[in-house]
Amino acid sequence: MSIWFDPSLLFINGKWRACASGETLPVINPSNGENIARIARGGGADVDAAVASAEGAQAGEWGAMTAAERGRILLRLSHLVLEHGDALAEMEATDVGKPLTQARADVTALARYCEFYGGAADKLHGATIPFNAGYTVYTLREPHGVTGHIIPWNYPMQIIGRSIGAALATGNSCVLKPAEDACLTALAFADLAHQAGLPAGALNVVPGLGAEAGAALTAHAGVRHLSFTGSVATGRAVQIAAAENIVPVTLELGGKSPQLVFADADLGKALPFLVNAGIQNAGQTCSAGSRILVQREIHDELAGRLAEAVTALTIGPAMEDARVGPLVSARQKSIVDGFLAQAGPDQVLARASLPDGLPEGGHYVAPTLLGGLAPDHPLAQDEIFGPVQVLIPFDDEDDAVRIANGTTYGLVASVWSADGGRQMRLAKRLRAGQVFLNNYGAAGGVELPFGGVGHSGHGREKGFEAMYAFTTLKTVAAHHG
Ligand code: TXE
Repeated sequence: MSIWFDPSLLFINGKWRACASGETLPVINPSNGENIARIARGGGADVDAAVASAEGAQAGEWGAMTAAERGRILLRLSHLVLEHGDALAEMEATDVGKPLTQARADVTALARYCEFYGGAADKLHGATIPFNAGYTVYTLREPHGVTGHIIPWNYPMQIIGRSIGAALATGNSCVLKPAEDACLTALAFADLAHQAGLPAGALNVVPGLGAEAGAALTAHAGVRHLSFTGSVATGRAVQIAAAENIVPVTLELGGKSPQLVFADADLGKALPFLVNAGIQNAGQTCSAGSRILVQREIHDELAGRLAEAVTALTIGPAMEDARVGPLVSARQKSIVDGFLAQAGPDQVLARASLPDGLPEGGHYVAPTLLGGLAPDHPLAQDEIFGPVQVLIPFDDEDDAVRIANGTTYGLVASVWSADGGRQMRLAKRLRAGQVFLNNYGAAGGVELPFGGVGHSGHGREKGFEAMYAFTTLKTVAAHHG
């Protein structure tokens, strides 16, 4: 793996520097448990410096740039991301434990976000509003100012793309706190952004622990918008902190997303999607399709076909590019193992086997299909965040909707059916931010607004919607007689 910068440093005001405490945290390769580098343990003083630098950027060159100039920088950044694609993919695979193919897909997504938001930067505009005689009224879309971004470890590059991409396109200056378990590509991205011509202070990166750097960022009075992706518990803490400073917050908090399979579905087409939605990134995906709801008359047939597919999955170190890699950390593995311990032997419908010779220090969990659980069982309700799916039968559309909507979450849902009327009915009735009809995930679609309802969070990222979220609307009313 080639890291062309010093990962133990912070990126503030266009420069690398050590954190105030001088302390560092280990970077562990989850495929084998080896310590491969150190990252800075940023804290309150570093967040203060990063916010001050971001405020400086607003008052300086960055704040004065036209939208077209901001867009050009993002387009250059998109090219640089692709040029460094091999290094970024290896970094992400080694840091997160995700199979190389997935890490490469994440590189492509990051480049695509920069391209999308680079192209969109100068296409966001306000409106003129017909009003009383003697007035001209129009609206301006303005950046919030300094935006705080707290991201998780599961898809660092993709989440940086959707969050930082939209925030920069609209003229904000960003302070990014990556997850302590996966910081490398965030630091690489800052370096590439600088190479692309991003003025100093427009993007600052402060690695560190959630309770330290993360909490300091959410509490900082200079931060005018917060976006957070992670757990419900931390999301709640972020929203409370945002309330103290009365700032808007976007929360994306994961889910327990259902895939509904009706008896008239094309199972051959559905099967790879049904499985992949559960095991992609070893199930550590906010939009994982972790509940498969199946119409009772085809339950046994689908259970058999899923079992065959799950037991055939290959598992291995990220750089060997098996279908399923390790979980990100020993902590995440113990969370997932804890869930699996709640399943009785007759509730395990299928389990892949871990191959001999896996590195001992790796955090591997065999993909597992569970069944025979009531829809309100914790294994069918809670986000497991590992390669574990639950198969649940339903009788008819009403039953399917009741079970699908019967969790606290509502991020995404899919419907597999040949009946067009049913597809339309269910698209309306399912409680989710995205509904997929006869597909899952729409290939990631950076253009497609994304976010949840209920405990999955609120606010929308991706696509043009994010541009609205990262701006505030000013109404100008001129009275000229
Ligand atoms: O999440 P946290 P964790 C879910 C998933 C997983 C569980 C725990 O179910 O099993 O969360 O993962 C920062 N103030 N998701 O513990 O704590 C932290 O440093 C400010 C779903 O890793 O939410 C990291 O950068 N920030 C999810 C980020 O929050 C704080 C992706 C996420 O960490 C903080 C990840 C604080 N007090 C986990 N405490 C998804 N939606 O995809 C922590 N952080």
